[in-house]
Amino acid sequence: MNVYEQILHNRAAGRKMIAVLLDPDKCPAAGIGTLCRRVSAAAPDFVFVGGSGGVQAVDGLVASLKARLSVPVVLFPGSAAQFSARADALLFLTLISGRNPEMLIGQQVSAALAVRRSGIEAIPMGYMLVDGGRLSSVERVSGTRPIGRDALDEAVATAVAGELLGLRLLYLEAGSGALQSVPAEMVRRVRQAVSVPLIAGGGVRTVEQLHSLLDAGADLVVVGNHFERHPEEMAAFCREAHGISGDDAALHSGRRP
Ligand code: 1GP
Repeated sequence: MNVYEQILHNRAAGRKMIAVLLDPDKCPAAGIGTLCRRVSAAAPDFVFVGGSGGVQAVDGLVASLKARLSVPVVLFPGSAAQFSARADALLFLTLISGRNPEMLIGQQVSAALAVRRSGIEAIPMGYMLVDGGRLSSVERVSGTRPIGRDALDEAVATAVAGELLGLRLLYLEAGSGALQSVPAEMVRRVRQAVSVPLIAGGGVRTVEQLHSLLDAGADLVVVGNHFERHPEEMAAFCREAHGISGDDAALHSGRRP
């Protein structure tokens, strides 16, 4: 099963998912063994790799992870330069909440031929930046405005447009280190409007936030910063995510997962 098939399979089985996000700039080679032992013990569904580092840092980290982990390693790139053919899959994302052509299609054109040549599984993903309570690095680097926390109709319309365009995943992003994670009500409304798998991330620091996002209809939640500060909590978060029944979540959201 490839990564997208695993996501669909888990979703069909009512199994919620969690991904650990690793920033190549914050993963020194000396600590990689300890990090991988912790990840293996916690057993998240995926490890996402992405950040502001260059291609060399990404490729080196992916190689180290692939040598030590059985969990799939998925690229979540900040730019076309962040590519490694050694990863299991690439989130081929387009920033559909923004109006910057470079982030909508420019970076994708730059990366396209290398991605195709590598043969890596590329999953087309609509990336939606949502106000997380402070200026995020995505907002700064992309030069785009986030969707307001109360702008539920805009979020729904953006998600539906992404699905109509053929994107196969949607990611609601509050920004790395956000003060507030994506509002659960926004996740719920988007979940009701689209059928593609839904990812939420940014600013998740507690199991209650994790639970709330999954319960609202997210299929997968991504946690990065919190595990850098509290790696010992990785296992508890993974247990929490995997303990949530998709059917229970569907009852709350009024829609089957
Ligand atoms: C950022 O959504 C991810 O792209 C994760 O954010 O680092 O705040 O968990 P955090």
